[in-house]
Amino acid sequence: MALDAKLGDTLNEQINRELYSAYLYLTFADYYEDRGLKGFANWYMVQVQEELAHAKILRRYLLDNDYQVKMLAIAQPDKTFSNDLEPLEAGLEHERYITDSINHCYQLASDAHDFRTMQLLDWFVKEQGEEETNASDMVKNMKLFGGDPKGLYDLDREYQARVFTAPTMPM
Ligand code: OFO
Repeated sequence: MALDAKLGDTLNEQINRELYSAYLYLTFADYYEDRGLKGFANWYMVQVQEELAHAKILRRYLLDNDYQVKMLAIAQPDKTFSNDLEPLEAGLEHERYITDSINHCYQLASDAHDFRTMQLLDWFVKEQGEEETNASDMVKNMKLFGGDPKGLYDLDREYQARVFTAPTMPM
């Protein structure tokens, strides 16, 4: 079954959103690197790899379904931060936005009775649940412990341990 044109274009735009996510999280990593919080910077550098992986999964899917992928311009993140909590809150807000856009893709796939694409997007729906939980936990942890130098140090150590594990292709 050929991919519905609107669905294809929307998935193509989703590639761009995933690449923008990577770009946004690079700016977060830069902020924390500058602050001397290398664990937080590491956490976001791992997140950059995750976002690139999400973009690559969607690209592969579109190519495999004979859709001509277009690499769209990536917007410049306009984030400037005045404290260590702000990037974390911006991250949570951003992941909620990405969840909405994945849900929109799912709706289009469902409307088109495209069960193959729905199966792909099942993986992304689950992944977004994890993304939001991670982002929300980071906000909570910072609010609970970040005000104390030792608490902040411990959080930084914890985030230093994060390593990237490539997601297995859901298809
Ligand atoms: Fe791709 O999950 Fe975050 O944005």
